[in-house]
Amino acid sequence: MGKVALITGITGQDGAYLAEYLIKKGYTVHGIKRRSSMFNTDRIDHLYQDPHIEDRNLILHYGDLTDSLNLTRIIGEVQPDEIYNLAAMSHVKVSFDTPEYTANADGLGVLRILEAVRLLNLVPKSRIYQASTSELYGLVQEVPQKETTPFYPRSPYAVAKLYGYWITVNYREAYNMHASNGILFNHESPLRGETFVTRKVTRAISRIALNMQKKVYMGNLSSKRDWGHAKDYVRAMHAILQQEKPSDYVIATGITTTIRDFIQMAFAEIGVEVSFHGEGVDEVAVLRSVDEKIFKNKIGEVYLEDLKKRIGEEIVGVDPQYFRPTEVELLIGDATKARTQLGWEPQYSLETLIEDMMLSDVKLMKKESYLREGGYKILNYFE
Ligand code: NAP
Ligand code: G4F
Repeated sequence: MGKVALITGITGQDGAYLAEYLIKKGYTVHGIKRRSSMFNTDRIDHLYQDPHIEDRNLILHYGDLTDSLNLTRIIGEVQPDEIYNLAAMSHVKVSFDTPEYTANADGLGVLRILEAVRLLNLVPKSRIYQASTSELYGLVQEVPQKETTPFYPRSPYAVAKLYGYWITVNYREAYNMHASNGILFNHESPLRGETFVTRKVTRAISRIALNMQKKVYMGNLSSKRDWGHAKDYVRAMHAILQQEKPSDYVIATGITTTIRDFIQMAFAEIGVEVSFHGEGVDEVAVLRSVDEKIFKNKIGEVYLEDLKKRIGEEIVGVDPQYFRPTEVELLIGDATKARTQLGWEPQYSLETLIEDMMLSDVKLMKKESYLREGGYKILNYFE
């Protein structure tokens, strides 16, 4: 019999990659999904199996981290060997708008899962992974950040996650639970939510290249992040739960990059050079040149002339609406413990991450543009 895993947040970026990874390893995966007015299963549709199939390896349950009765029932029914608590209101800026909900889901939600496992007498059976975050370091007290670096959260999201981190440690110590925190630094992918900075950038650049959008407005261009690929990071989650003893691990690449440099690298991926000028809210990026060979290869010849006409124009601007009341300026992780104890190594570099994201978004936007164009033609035909 393979192991049984329960993933909260299975419809999110990490949940989708983790489900795929565990199914390939022979697990039966149960996932908790919130009810929404649409399916919202795009990221896991390729794994979905009809409920009438016997011996399914992916089973979805309706649930919510704010509903303890529901969580307790599902955990009791599933009897998981491993629980990955990935569900959260995960957007830092949005947490300033919804602080109470964020505290409930991201903070108390963790307690609800730990308590359910304890009350159901599953402590000897169920290992728990808590999705902790480099946002805990916030106003960083040490560079680079490692497991022993003091925390200084800078948003309602990070404060809620701080509770989640410590309640996991407390239940481990108080009740001898196999409960571990992965302190993951930013990780991205083609499945990243569209409002996180990397995906916002790769989508916008793809649209600018295909002449679907003129300009993109950003927030703080100077903050620095340690970006890895989500595919590498879900391997670390699994490895953490395979350890004999529970513990907390930083997962990071050890390389940090500004938002500004990320934007330049993503443009360069399709052969476009941009240069930044000005400061603060007046900062802009201007289109400088196009490498025709790379652009034709990555985007297509038909879009080249339109973009070349725009050389000298501003294509990136700053809008203060994207600034945060308190910002995390710098994150860079030291994953020595994970490398030595888990044998974990990232396979993607920032360059290959950007390549993967750009390739996917260009494809996606071409499809969108084609459908729009096709729709327009059909309308004309009927008029
Ligand atoms: P994500 O794409 O935003 O996915 C979050 C998931 O949580 C979604 O499936 C979402 O469901 C679900 N969810 C939100 N609120 C819920 C609730 N009240 N009850 C049940 N499910 C709920 O996030 P991610 O990037 O995959 O991140 C996974 C986890 O790692 C999160 O806890 C995040 O805070 C943490 N983390 C992420 C990073 C990173 O860089 N990605 C770094 C460190 C830590 P819907 O699909 O219905 O919205
Ligand atoms: O992509 P972000 O929104 O991610 P952030 O705030 O670092 O949080 C992500 O990583 C955390 C791990 O450290 C996770 F715990 C969390 O769940 C989430 O996955 O913003 C990154 C940086 C910030 O400094 C932000 O101010 O990019 C800056 N930024 C600049 N312009 C922008 C924008 N961020 C967004 N979302 N949108 C902008 O237009």
